Amino acid sequence: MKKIIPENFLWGGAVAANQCEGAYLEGGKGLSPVDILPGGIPVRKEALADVRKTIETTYDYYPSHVSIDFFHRYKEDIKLFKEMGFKCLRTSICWARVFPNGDDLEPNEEGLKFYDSLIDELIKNGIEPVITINHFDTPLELTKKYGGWKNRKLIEFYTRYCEVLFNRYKGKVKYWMTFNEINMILHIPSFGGGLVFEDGENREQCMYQGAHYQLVASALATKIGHEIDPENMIGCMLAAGTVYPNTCHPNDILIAQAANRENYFFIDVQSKGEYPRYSERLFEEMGIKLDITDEDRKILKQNTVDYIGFSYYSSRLKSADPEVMKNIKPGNAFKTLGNPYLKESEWGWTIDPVGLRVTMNDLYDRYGKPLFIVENGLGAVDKVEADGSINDDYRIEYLKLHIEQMKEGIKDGVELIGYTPWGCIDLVSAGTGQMSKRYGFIYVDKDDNGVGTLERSRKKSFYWYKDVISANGENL
Ligand code: P53
Repeated sequence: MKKIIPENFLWGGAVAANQCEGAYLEGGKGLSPVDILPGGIPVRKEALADVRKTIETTYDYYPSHVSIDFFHRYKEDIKLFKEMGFKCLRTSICWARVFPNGDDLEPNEEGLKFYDSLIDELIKNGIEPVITINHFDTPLELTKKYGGWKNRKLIEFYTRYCEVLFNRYKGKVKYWMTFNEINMILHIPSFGGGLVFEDGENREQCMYQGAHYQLVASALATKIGHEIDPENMIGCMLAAGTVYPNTCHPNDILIAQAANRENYFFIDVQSKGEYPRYSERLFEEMGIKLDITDEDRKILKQNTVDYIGFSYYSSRLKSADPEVMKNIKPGNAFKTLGNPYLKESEWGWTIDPVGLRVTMNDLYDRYGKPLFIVENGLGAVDKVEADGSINDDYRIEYLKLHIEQMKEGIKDGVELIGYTPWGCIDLVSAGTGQMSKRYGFIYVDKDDNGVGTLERSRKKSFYWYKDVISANGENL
């Protein structure tokens, strides 16, 4: 029988500096947005919503300061990734380790040394590094001094940072992503764009202006990356998940289409190199006037991405009926109705494996470029048994169903580079700051108050995923 998944498929896992490294002031690092955030619901959400206030506030506990201490324990962790048979690891570089203030003229050598060792350690273990250049990690100083990405100056600071990375890791890192979940700037603007709003400012204007500067910065990074090493594969990254209409009422179809466009907008620019025609009407209706130059347009046109990276946790559901929309679910960054045909996670996230296949086909139909599933997974509470074992059958079930649908997507004709489930080792949740919202194959002993030995142990899913990789996805 013909094998479905190609031999060179990049099986692995994904983490991000801001959620795993800790060591928040070590080696000359400056502050990242995450370093001033508390843990817990709803405090975290409030802190994310009003960063100016958060900067002035002192909290009892900051989950990112130690996090899972990946900064000191990466060698031990990489050994475990290797044991599972990882072909790649997706992680990010913390911008403020390399440029502590963001606008420094010279990089911080000590910060770079850490990434030299991390990347070398991965390569030594036969694990391909997949690097996100900015994962919710625009240096906090750039928010304080410039208001974040609504300022054009950030393009220059970001490209300076990119140039350092592309030169330094030439021949070592091939797969890059310029911005994690670039559409997140519309949903959590403080995280996605380091944005602060002045009173009375048009928020949509700020967010889309910030998005525009990020899109230009991303295209310039792609240009620089290709010039430094033509072998580089530079991708974008979308928080994906197709939006379904609540009913077959044409108005529901239309509103779901508009919601999908709100996400695709970013990738339309990054992959096709120009603003989609529908954006003109959108901007006009929102009273948005973009600062966009002919030079910007040229840069966007000439430097499109090599592949489309995306995260997929769930599909979404929207209605045109305001009455129905009153039932919108709280909690998630992406507002959605509950889908009566689907179950939810303990955190209320819809579980929709078939939606992964739908999303893959939508993205491939639209862009025709290789896709890379760089996040997927189930955030769940794990129980450590008296003998130390962790029987996370629910996680195995979630991943199994999604990998099955991923294979269907490949059979449908989608070119897929790899699959890196999120939080392959437990880490701090971006949305809630909790440790108890666990995604990992590897358990980390630490609770929501920061108490724990930080010791690592293998969950049942660890052995399961190891077998999945060794059979190249043939047996799930
Ligand atoms: P947490 C919301 C919705 C979809 C993706 O999220 C999201 C978020 C942010 O909460 O972000 C991605 O940790 C992101 C990761 C994040 C992961 O999803 O809130 O790229 O940084 O940890 C899961 O459960």
